[in-house]
Amino acid sequence: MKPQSQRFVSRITRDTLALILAGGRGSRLKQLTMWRAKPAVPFGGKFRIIDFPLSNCINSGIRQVGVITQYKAHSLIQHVQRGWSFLRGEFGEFIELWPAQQRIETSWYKGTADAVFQNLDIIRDHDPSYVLILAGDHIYKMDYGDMIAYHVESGADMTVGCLEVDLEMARGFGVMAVDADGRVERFDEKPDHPRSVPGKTDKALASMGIYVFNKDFLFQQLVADSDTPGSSHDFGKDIIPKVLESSRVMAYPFRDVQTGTQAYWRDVGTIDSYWRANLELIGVTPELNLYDMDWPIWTYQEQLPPAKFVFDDEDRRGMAVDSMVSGGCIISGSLVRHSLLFSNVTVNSHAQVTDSVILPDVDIGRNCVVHKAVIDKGCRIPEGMVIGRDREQDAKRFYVSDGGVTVVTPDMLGNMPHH
Ligand code: ADQ
Ligand code: ADP
Repeated sequence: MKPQSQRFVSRITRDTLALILAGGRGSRLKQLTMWRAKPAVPFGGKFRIIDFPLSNCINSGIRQVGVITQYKAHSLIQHVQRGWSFLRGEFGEFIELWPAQQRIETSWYKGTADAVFQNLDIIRDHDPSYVLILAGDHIYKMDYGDMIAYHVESGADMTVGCLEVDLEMARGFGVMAVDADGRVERFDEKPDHPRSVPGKTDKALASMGIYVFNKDFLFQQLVADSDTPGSSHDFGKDIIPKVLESSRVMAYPFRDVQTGTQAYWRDVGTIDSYWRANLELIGVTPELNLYDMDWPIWTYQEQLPPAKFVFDDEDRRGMAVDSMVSGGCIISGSLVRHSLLFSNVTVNSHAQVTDSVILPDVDIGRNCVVHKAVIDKGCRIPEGMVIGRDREQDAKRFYVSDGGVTVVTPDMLGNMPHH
């Protein structure tokens, strides 16, 4: 990149306010989102999902960030307050929580567009040239500077981040058709019959649900939408299809900067995709490299002692193979194989943990078997319990996904909630 263009990108990222939408209900993660918002769901051993868009902002040089929260926000708010309050107000930098507070309307945020509309006066006060709207529930590493530069250079009113997805998955996304210049010609939110990309019958061009707006254009559209009867006040359903004809909406293809090919991006929307995306990280060269210090993922972390692997009182070895084990874990006389252990997990004597994702603060009792499972934060698995070997038995007590992953939460074990 030329020196001038670098200066140009840093100027526009400094003039950008990012809003992370973190208030949706998100119910497909079942019991994992019973008590917490999806952006607060733990991911990758020591992170929560929202750490990815937040880290992308910081790494892209965007230092004005509002996190819009609503449902079940307690652990999300706690995490953002504890881990993300390091920016300096005196430089005009901040990461702030913007909860629904009925400042303009007497209702909660009705849809994604309404969530931004209800904060228009705060945005006006900051007076950015560009507003970057992000979802709080996707896992990816992305330099937003490149997308905003594309937006500015192409003279767009609005730019939608997009990528190609398999056609059979496309019904869950906003699906677009673009002209030769990348201008969006059609946008169908979650269509029953998604259109394919020309020349690729098995792919569709999907919206990532992330948008760059020129500030004034955003204001006009949101004010108009707020008065539109019948609108669900959603960017994908209402705003984008409506503005296509009269304005310039561009599609920005998200690609890997180094290879130019499609980049890693996951909407870990279901238990099966959540389980798979976590276990993928254990592989030798996973698509999502968490060890890449060029694009670090920041998070709140407790000060914890190193993971410990010990012989138990009967001289059985405690070990983990083909696994990732976080700080504060103790594996004593037990075997962990092809699993991801978050912080502070104890696996007691003679237990076996395989193909599983174990969230923080879990205790797995002596002689337990845990296979192909997601164990939620704070579970105490009693001695001898067998999980993941008999689907029918599991379904009586726990949740079993379509793909056969058993989910266990403290509620299901009768454990007390922790505050
Ligand atoms: P969905 O992911 O289905 O589709 P939605 O459920 O509206 O869209 O969630 C988008 C983001 O906004 C999430 O991070 C959610 O937490 C948040 N959110 C939802 N309602 C909110 C509210 N009332 N207040 C605050 N935050 C809220 C969208 C687009 C599609 C696109 C996919 C990509 O509409 O076009 O393809 O994202 O995943
Ligand atoms: P996280 O696991 O994301 O850190 P917490 O365990 O702190 O989240 O749970 C989020 C919120 O939900 C907390 O306020 C917690 O007390 C509450 N909570 C969790 N489980 C229950 C439950 N079974 N009954 C009532 N409240 C609960």
